[in-house]
Amino acid sequence: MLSQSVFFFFFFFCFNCRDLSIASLSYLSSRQAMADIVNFRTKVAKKMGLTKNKWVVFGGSYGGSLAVWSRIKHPDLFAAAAGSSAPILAKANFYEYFEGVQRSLGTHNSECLKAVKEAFDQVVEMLKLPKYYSKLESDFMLCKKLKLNSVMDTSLLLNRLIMFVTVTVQYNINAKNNKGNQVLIRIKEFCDIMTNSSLGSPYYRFVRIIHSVVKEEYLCCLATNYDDKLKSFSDSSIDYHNPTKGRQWFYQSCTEFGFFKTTDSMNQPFTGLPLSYYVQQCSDLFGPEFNYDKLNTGVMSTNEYYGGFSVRGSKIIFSNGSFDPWHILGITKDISEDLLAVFIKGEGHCSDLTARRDTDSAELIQAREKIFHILQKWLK
Ligand SMILES: *[C@@H]1O[C@H](CO)[C@@H](O)[C@H](O)[C@H]1NC(C)=O
Ligand SMILES: CC(=O)N[C@H]1CO[C@H](CO)[C@@H](O)[C@@H]1O
Repeated sequence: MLSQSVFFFFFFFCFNCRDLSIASLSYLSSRQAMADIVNFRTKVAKKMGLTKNKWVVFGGSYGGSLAVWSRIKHPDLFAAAAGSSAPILAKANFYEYFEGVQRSLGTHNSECLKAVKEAFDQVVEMLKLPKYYSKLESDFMLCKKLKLNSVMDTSLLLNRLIMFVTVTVQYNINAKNNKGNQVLIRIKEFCDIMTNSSLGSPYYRFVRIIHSVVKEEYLCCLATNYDDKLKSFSDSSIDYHNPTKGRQWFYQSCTEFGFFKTTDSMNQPFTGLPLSYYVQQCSDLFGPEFNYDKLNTGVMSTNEYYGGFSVRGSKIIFSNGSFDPWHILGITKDISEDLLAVFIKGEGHCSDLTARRDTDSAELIQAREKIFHILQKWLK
C-alpha cells in the first residue's frame, strides 16, 4: 500500500493554459498554487543539492496566506513560515474591511473620518440628480459622459472613488512612480487635506486629493462604465510583458475567498457596494453558475480545508499592520509558543516586507528584528 502511494504523483498538464479562458482558469486555485510551491521546493532542492537545508516559506497578502498554508499542509518540506498581512479566514461578505478603514481614519483624526463621510454623502446626493452629472464628470475626471444605465454603473463609480481612500489607509505610505509623480500618500497627509477648511467643503478637498495625488498613476481619467469594465476583464489573452492580475484574482474571489468589501455595516462611511454588486460581476464575467451558491460553497470549502482561524501547526509568524484592514481576517494575537503574531502599530499592508528606508518607524524596525530573531531561534 505504502509503496504504491509513494509513486503516486498528481500532475496537472494543461495543454491550453496559454490564456485566461474560463477553461484555463478552472485550474487556478490556491491548492494548485501550493502544489506548484511544493514542486518548486522539491525540484530545486534536488537540482541544487539542497536536500539537508531547512526551507522557510514567506510571502505577503495572498502570498502570505499561501506561505502559512504551505507550512500547515507540508511541515516536512518547510521548517517555518512567515505570512505578512495574510488573510487566513475566507469570507464572502467582508463588510469588516470598511469598518477597519473607519477605525484607522478615526484613530488618526475623528474630523478626518467625518469629512470623508461628508464628501461621499455629497457624491451620492449628486448622483441622484442628472443636473450634477457634468460637474461630477469634470471634478472626478471621468473618461466618458456619465450615464447610469444600471445600479452597477453607480456602484462602480462609487467603488472607484472609495478605492482612493482605502488604498491610502491600507498602505499608509508615501510613494512616487518612476516619473516622480505622487501615487500614494500617508493617512496623515490625506487627513491634513481632508480637514483643511481653507480648501472648501469636504467634497472639494476630496476632489483636490484625486487631482493632485492619484491622477497620474491611474491613467489620466477615471473609467466608471460597467460595460467597459466587463469588456476589459473579459479579455482572456495574456500579455507576458504587461501581465495584469485583475481577472485571475477576481476568479479566485468568486470561487475560493470572497473577500468582497461591502458597505453593509453601519460603522463605516461609504454606501453603494452590496454583496450583489460583486456576485453580479462573478456571473457576468464567468457565467451564471458563478452565483451566491458557488461563492458560499467555495468559501466554506476553503475554510474547511485550511482551518480558518483554528490554525493547526507550528513555527508560523503572522505579521500585520494596525492600519491595514486586512488584519481583521489575519492572526493578530499569539496562538501558542510557536504560532506567533507580530502586530505593527501605525503600519499598512505588508510593510515589513518592503525594503528598509530611513523613514521607517521604530515599530517597523522592531517588527523586522523580532521576525528575524524568531526565525533564527526556530532554525537552530
Ligand atoms: C491648508 O491649505 C492651504 C492651501 O494649500 C495651506 O496654505 C495651509 O497651510 C493649509 N493648512 C493646514 C493646517 O494644513
Ligand atoms: C485588532 C487586534 O487584534 N489587535 C491586537 C493586536 O495584537 C496586539 C498585541 O499582539 C493586541 O494588543 C491588540 O489588541
